[in-house]
Amino acid sequence: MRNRPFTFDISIADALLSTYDHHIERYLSDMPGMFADTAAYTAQLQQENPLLYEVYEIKLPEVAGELLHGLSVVHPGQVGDEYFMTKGHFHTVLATAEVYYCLKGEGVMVMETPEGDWAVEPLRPGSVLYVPPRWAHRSVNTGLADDLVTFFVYPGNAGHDYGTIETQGFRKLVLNRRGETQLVDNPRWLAPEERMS
Ligand code: PAN
Ligand code: ZN
Repeated sequence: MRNRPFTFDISIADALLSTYDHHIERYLSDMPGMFADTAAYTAQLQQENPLLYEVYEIKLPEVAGELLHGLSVVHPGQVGDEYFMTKGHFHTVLATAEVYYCLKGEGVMVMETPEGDWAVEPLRPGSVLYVPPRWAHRSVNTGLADDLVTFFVYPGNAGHDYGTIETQGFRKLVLNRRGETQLVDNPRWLAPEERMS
């Protein structure tokens, strides 16, 4: 594990880091139940299994005081009307924040708190997004021609909690309706007081 200072480069054009220790690839088949249109998901998966997004990380100790960082690349595409996106998660240690810096492409970050407050912020090259403690976050690529590339930094002890998001998704869906990006209420979403514990 690295415990000395280091430097690396980001190639924005290739959406690559010159150094990384961990490469995560998420394919359509890794995201059952995460897209709202389950019939479109099943039909698409019978035809193809595209790579939806990739994460390149520098491995560091997962402890408070460290800052984990890396590159997230969401490829362009849709499942039904819904743009390709990351799974999205809360940090297991809810009181941990994250910073995203957008390098390429266009998209949005969909966010919400455990209480159901929600926010959607744009991601364009040069945007810095601050995800405060307690806000779950999902990157969505709304540009159908290009990758959405972001650099992220978060505390080493944050951890990832995919639980609630995997079962019911975020409160807002980001859809492409006749070429226009729209935010739509997620019909599967339940307010915290309506959920079974
Ligand atoms: C990022 C995300 C990355 C992939 O490193 O983990 O963009 O998204 P999912 O983890 O939701 O699949 C981050 O937010 N880390 O905390
Ligand atoms: Zn995170």
